[in-house]
Amino acid sequence: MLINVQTIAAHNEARLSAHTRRFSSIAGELTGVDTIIEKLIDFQIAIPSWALGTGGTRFGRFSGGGEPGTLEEKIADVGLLHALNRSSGAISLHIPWDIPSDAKKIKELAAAYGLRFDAVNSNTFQDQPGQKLSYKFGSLQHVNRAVRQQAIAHNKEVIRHGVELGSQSLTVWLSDGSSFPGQLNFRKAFENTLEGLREIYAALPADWKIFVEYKAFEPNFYSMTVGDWGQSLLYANKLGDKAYTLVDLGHHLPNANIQQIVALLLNEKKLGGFHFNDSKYGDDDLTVGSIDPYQLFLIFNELVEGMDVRSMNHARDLGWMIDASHNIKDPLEDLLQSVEAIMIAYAQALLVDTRALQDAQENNDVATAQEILQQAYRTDVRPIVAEARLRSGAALAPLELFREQKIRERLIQQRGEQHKATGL
Ligand SMILES: [Mn+2]
Repeated sequence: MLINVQTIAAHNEARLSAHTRRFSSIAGELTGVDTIIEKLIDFQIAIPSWALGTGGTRFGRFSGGGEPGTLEEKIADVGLLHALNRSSGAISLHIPWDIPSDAKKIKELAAAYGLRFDAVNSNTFQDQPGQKLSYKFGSLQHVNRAVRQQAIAHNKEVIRHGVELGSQSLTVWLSDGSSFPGQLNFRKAFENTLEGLREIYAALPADWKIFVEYKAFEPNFYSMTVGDWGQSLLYANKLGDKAYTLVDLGHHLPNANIQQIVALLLNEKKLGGFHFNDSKYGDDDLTVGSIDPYQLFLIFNELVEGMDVRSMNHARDLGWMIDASHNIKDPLEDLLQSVEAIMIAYAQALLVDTRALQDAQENNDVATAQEILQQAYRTDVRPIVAEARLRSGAALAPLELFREQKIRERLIQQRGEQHKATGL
């Protein structure tokens, strides 16, 4: 492990008096800060195994050095993040990019870092070496039953891997759709997909959930067979109680009101999981909170309010994961920034005076409603988030510690300059 308890303690010691000054100031102005801090400590965000290396676009990829090349190294990287912030206590695997050769050993390794396995993700959007039939024209929607059966068998295999690792959910994102008018019969594509999802659903263990992730466009550009939350919700409703919609923040058309989507899905008891990222145009997969932190806050506001109305546990009743691609930043630094942005938005949402907001809404007091939300959003909660880290044994300033300890340089020394992450 490149970071140990002593290093973190020394880092915190050096920053303690400045931190305490800032924290006391904000804590003195607010009520219930300790409750907020407890919720922040509980809240864990899963890191996907594919986000630990440099991503790319179809034009090119500019790899950094010291990327994890094996599943063991990916787990070590998430362990490092978790040691730094104590908020990244789970890893989400992508099959077949990360098939554990010895599930028991991998589970033990993850546990040694304090990590559990979050949702497992299937992949029928690309052909694997040696694969019999191609997914060029889709997987579960395919006109050829044999292709559909191959995709169903793959999802069942992913569930089996997940069971061995102690995971309890399967995320299905389909690239299925069409790129030209007339290419696809929409109804048949929907029915084939539903039939396939039903077979996969039937293979779920009793305590498992299936998340149906939607995306508006790309790689198909005329239609997507699970293109929006309406389509996803249709599948989820038809499948049954273990099926939920998964919201990936980058998978909407520009200007979509994601906070409203979230509120309604929660109300229907059909919101299952979240993929965090940020975007300017489409599925840009940028650092969470880097473009529109206010939208992130508004989404969290709906999440907190909606979960509280249903007495849900914020940390455990929904699946929280980052799904981003780091093309020009160090992936680990990007992930530290993303987790920080999520914790800040969550803390701000916890500050919203829900009762006053309800009063304002009941009285059509639009100006007050806006004031209440922006009062919470404009509160600098960073010392509260840092205090939560301090109390859970993490670093007061994770990104600074990452740089002070020259972690990337040491990973390059260990793994080599040219070491590239698999799977991207
Ligand atoms: Mn996603």
